[in-house]
Amino acid sequence: MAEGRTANVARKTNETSVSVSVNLDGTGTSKISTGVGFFDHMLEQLSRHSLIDMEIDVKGDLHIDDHHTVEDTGIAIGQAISKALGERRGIMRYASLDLAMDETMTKAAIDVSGRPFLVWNVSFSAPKIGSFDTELVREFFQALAQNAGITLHILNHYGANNHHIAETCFKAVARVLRTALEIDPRQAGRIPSTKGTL
Ligand SMILES: [Mn+2]
Repeated sequence: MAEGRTANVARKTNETSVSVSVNLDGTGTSKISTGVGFFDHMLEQLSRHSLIDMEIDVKGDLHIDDHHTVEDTGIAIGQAISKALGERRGIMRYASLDLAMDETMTKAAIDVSGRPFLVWNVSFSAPKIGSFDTELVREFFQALAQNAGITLHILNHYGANNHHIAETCFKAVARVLRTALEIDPRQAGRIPSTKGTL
């Protein structure tokens, strides 16, 4: 089962051309090129700490701004995760974690439920991190949650540095993905729901 949890997604619109491949049972190696330096840095964290191998190549309309590139990458990663999960048999399904980084503390909680929902309780004290719009962090997780079919809650308890606040969101989500997508040895091939479907 483990070696089968891989997927590729190619998505092309007038705004972006995105190609994503994932291996849920990887080692956290990635090859990422979105044209947006800060976003690449965040996606490398997402791969490294989820242990999901990711190859991501995006050509977006960056002459407008980073919005379409970030959102469409989130859509494609979400679709790839959902596709790789298939019927979601045997997964741990739930996880939550408080992740510290220097002065910042951020919680992520996940239910790999098949029901897309994002609760976003994070605010930034500046509109930009370098040239990156801080509001795009939410856009990314909204696209990811919708397309992966996950319920995702992200709560920043406190923090001063906006780079740290963004980075803890990605790292915390990475760690809950790692736990929740893992195969639960006690329920092997069963779907973890009394409904029998996720
Ligand atoms: Mn950093």
